[in-house]
Amino acid sequence: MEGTNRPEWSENNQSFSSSYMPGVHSMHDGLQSYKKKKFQKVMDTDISTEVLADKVMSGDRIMLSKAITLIESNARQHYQKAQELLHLLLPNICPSIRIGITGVPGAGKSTFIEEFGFSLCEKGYKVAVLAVDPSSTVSGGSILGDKTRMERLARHPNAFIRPSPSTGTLGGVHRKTRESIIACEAAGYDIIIVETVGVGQSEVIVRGMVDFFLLLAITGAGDELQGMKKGIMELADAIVVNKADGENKKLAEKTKREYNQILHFLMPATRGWETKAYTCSALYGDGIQEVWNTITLFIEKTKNNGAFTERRQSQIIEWLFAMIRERLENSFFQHNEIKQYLPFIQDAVAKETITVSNAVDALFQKYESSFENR
Ligand SMILES: Nc1nc2c(ncn2[C@@H]2O[C@H](COP(=O)(O)OP(=O)(O)O)[C@@H](O)[C@H]2O)c(=O)[nH]1
Ligand SMILES: [Mg+2]
Repeated sequence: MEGTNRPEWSENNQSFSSSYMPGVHSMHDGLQSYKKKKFQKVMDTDISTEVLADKVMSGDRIMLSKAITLIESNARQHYQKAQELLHLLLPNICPSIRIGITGVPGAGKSTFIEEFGFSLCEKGYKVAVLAVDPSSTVSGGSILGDKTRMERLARHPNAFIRPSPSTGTLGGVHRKTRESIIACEAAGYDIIIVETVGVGQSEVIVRGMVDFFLLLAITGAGDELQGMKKGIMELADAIVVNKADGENKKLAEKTKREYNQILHFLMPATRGWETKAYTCSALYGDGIQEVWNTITLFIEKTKNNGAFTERRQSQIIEWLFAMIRERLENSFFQHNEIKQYLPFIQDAVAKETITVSNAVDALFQKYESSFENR
């Protein structure tokens, strides 16, 4: 076609010989499209579940990534394949320490995890970082991990970083994160870090899947501290006041003391462990080693007094019940008759022509009778 692939300054006549190659519009280097192709293959069952499991267990990070992609997929056939995969992985999971980290956006979670994770990788641990991002389930946006991308940690051969699953219900994300933890442990990662933002229910969910829960705090006005949700403080095994450097160092120390005063009156999150406040500077690496010392002491103490195993067991039972509840809820609301009937019932309830209890009775009669007629 005339004029195509000609520089815009060329004259519009045939004799002009100069032309250019059209550029690549997306994915500026070949790497990404290559990645995508491989990803597609796994999802399209090109690799058998057995081969995938073997590669994950041999520590192949790309295959671990793909395993998690499978776990995170909302497609029915992927769900089944993921469950088969997890079944194969279960016998291979290594003993691990699971650490949850929360804090408001900007507290320095990513900077902290990069510094902390890197130092652990250097000690010879294999560190996996997963994220639970409540914002992405609600709005599709993300408040986690965008500013600081943990590039240095990501390049370490002992590290594995996984951005948050971005679709599905909170319950779904819950399952996906837990199953991703299993996949990481089967791949030999012995330190699992789960990051979340301090909003909504996500801290409670993350607390329910980790051994040690760390609240990363920052300095603020004194009364801000008073207004801080006690609920979050009661979940924490340590409160670390970050950015204790430069001019902020003194204030950070003061904030630490204030936290300690409040903590004194709160129920500790873990039996036999006293939650305390600490300071650190993730940016300069100060206090990071102390946090690790605290965690190792915690693990030692809780393993000795049985609280560690007790918590892991109750967590897995809670997970069982959470999944039962979710499945029941889906089964109810996806039920054909319920779907048809519910709008009318809803209308009647809104108009107060029937009571809520009557409405529920009527709905359940429909729901349960469909099982009796089978
Ligand atoms: N001065 C100082 N700044 C820090 C420290 N840790 C993080 N920051 C800065 O705080 C900002 C937010 O950090 P980031 O790790 O992205 O926070 P996140 O939103 O909790 O993940 C960045 O500009 C960091 O450079 C610290 O220890 N000291
Ligand atoms: Mg971040």
